[in-house]
Amino acid sequence: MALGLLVAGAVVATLIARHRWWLPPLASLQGRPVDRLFLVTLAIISAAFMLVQGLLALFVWLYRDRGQRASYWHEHRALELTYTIVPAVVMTGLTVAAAGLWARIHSAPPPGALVVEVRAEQFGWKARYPGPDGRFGRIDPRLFSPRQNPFALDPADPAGQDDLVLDISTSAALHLVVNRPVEVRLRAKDVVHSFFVPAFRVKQDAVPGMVTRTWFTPSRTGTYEIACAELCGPLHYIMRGRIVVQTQEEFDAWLAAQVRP
Ligand SMILES: [Cu+2]
Repeated sequence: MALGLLVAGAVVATLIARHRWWLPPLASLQGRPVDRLFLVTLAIISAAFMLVQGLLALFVWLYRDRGQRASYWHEHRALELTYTIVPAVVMTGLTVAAAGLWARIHSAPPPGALVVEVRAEQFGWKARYPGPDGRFGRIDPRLFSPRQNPFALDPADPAGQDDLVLDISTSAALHLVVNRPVEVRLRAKDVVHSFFVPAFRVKQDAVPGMVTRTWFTPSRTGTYEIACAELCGPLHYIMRGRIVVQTQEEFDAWLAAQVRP
């Protein structure tokens, strides 16, 4: 009882603090089928939950002890087939729908997508743009230095000379273009993190020693929050970043201003 009240209180306090009781407003094209599948799944499991719990309550009341002899019956083929086949068909349908959506989310990004790198570390995010040459410079972890070389770029690689590195947790933001697909290549410096943008319905792990990828298309201009969705240490809860979605002209002007003369 006390635990239930505590949980209910925490839920209500969170809703009041966020001024919102449902999902954040959608801001990506890929988020629409994600939301649809989420709502269909929620509706089905809610109906199943209410049916099962309702029947349980009904039977407890119908067959309560009134001094009668307990009755018993064994096997009911039609009933057993129904409660086996119906859930199996529903679960298969959900699995097929989810697998199709998963395949679409993890497909190759369309040509012409903006490509950015995002690096997670305890407890913040950095972003890298390839610069005017359109190519990312080589990375060598041994060259890492927290202030001088936070992305561990190899200065011997000419492709990296014009790379633009930004701290998107504090001073800057990850700038993206509205209605233009973006491929995010994820790296992690220390432990496993997860790149989570609730407004885009995007979540992808960042794993040390490998590059993971995800792509999506922002559909609304505005400022959005990146949250780390993998418990990564004592300050995990402050691990945030900022995304600014703007028009192509605004983005070009911003990028031109970042590139040092
Ligand atoms: Cu993290």
